[in-house]
Amino acid sequence: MATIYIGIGSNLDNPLQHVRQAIAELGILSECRFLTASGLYKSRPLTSPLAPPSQPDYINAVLAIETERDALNLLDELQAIERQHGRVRDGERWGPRPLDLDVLLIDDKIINHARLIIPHPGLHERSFVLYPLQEIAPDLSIPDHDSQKSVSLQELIARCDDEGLERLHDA
Ligand code: A4P
Ligand code: MG
Repeated sequence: MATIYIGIGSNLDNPLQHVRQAIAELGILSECRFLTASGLYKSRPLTSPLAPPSQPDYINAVLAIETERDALNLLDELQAIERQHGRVRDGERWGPRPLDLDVLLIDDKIINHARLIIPHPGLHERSFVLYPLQEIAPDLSIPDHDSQKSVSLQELIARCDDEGLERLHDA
């Protein structure tokens, strides 16, 4: 049985509603047991040469499930849920989207597959992932692709500016 952490993000078409609904949908995935979900956070969009110059703030959250399902098969289902939320992949990376579901961690596995990189790239320095993870799994350790060693979530947070991240009141 693997513990899988999933990152949820939205910055289009009523993001709060998309994220709340996604948490409900991920909570009842077949052959998966829901463990816990973080609160909802408002975050500023990451800037990158890849990203459009301006886009709305995001709502982010993370969630944990337990499952024996194959990771690629789970990714297929997450992408189907993104499509049901109106997401159209037009090839633009980091563009605004009604729903983005990222597989963040699968136990302490490191995976480098064409369709699935675990831990999710960028996780180590993204406040909108690290702070919600701290809320639900403060003792987590996270493998590093380069060193192949694990680093504690606490250490990553100590190095990470909160970038104006705002935890929203529980709904
Ligand atoms: N893929 C590889 N590994 C994974 C994984 N661990 N989880 C592949 C999910 N997918 C994974 O993703 C492109 C391809 O990545 C998929 O086909 C899948 O096979 P995508 O969702 O189509 O494209 P994307 O999300 O635009 O690109 P990317 O590089 O995944 O971006 P990220 O890392 O998801 O970042 N700012 C704030 N404040 N909050 C956010 O949530 N999100 C992004 C997107 C940028 N800025 C943000 C936020
Ligand atoms: Mg993504």
